[in-house]
Amino acid sequence: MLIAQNQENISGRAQDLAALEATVRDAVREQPVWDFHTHLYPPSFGTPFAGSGKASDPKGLMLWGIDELLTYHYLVAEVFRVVTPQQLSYDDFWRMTKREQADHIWKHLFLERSPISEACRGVLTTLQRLGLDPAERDLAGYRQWFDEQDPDRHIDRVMEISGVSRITMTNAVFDDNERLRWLENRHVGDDPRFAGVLRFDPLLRDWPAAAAQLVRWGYPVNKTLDDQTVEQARKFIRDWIDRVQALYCAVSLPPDFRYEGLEDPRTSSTVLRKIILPVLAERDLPFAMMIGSRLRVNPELRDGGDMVGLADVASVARICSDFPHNRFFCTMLARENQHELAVAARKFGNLMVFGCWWFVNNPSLIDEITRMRVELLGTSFIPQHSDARVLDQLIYKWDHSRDLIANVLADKYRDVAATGWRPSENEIRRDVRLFFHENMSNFLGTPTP
Ligand code: HDL
Ligand code: ZN
Repeated sequence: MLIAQNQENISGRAQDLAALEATVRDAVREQPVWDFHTHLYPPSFGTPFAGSGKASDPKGLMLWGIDELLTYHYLVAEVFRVVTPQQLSYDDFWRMTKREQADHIWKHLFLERSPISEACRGVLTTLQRLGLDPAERDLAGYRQWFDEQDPDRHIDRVMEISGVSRITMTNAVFDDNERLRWLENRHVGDDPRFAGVLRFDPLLRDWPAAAAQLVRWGYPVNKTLDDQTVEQARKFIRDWIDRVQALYCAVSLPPDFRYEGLEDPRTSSTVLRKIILPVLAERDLPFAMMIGSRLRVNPELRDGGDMVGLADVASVARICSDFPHNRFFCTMLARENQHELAVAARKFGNLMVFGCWWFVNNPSLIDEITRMRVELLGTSFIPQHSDARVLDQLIYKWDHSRDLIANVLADKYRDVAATGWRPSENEIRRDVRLFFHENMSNFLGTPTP
């Protein structure tokens, strides 16, 4: 009798745990996500591939379709490992058309070797979720399908499939192609599906060059950070926050970025203290620091030529401590920085950790980092952003990450349930909403749209 009762209890508990896991997976799969960081644009910024015979713009910023997917800079870097520069020079590759580059990558990374890297697999997940069958390996057929699509309607389709409710752009004001589009048409960003972010890396990475640009753009600044320079640079940031209607401002910083305190004489620390953070505090906007990218270690690979390096979390902690009236998003590129960064977030409520960025946006590291963050931060972080550069990448980047985040949460809710505290479906969905939307909107201080 007792054995039968125990067996019944065990099977009952197993069924309940299975039901709990299913609830978690449904909640994660169904929750719309506000994508915190992408390099995506609406059609108003032009597109080099207009499909169905529409006017294309070779320097357009809206990238989408199979040839852009295949020539993603992650895959360019990977294909040069297989067909080395000694076999195909960088110049010969870059002289190819986009389609020829895509053919080259398809041949060497998909057909002649199995597409098992995360960036390769992502192309296949995307095709599959768009209803195109990867088993057919029919690049010509995929191209024909994309040719028949309308870019604007394709955005709606991709957002629907990927469960992305809003796309946050990266509006790089020091990029001439983008800046001129804003100056020519102040409504260029008026697409409700997209939110603006002001990105100004050179202000902190290369002040002298940035200052020279500001002078050319009508902001009379000097290389020395005198009062006039500070005022004019602040005006520049205010003008562009307004033009872009920025939700936050952002920079990527090199691994050797350091901030040693309010007396730190470094130019980057002085620009931060005197120019950037006062404007953001005045406008009540957060500042996103993405730290650890050493740019163009191999310039021949162009966007694919950047490298990762170990950053300094203590500098981030000092910034959060010295500027308590500012709010900071932060992500780091090195796997080795993730634990210390999560611990720093435990010390500062004005620090919101986000995403598994770029070289740690891989299943094994997303799992490791997300598990560690839940254990240290509970529900108080933003687990992921897509960093998509090609519209269709939203599909695979969110598909893969949702599965991985669900794996972690299923384990964590099971561990809690084992204590007798059984989270309800509403509580689980509430938590997932925080992870995918409300941690961002609350930290931004904007009402959930
Ligand atoms: O600086 C950044 O925002 C990075 O995400 C770079 O754009 C990088 O090239 C990238 O696309 N990573 O995914
Ligand atoms: Zn990015």
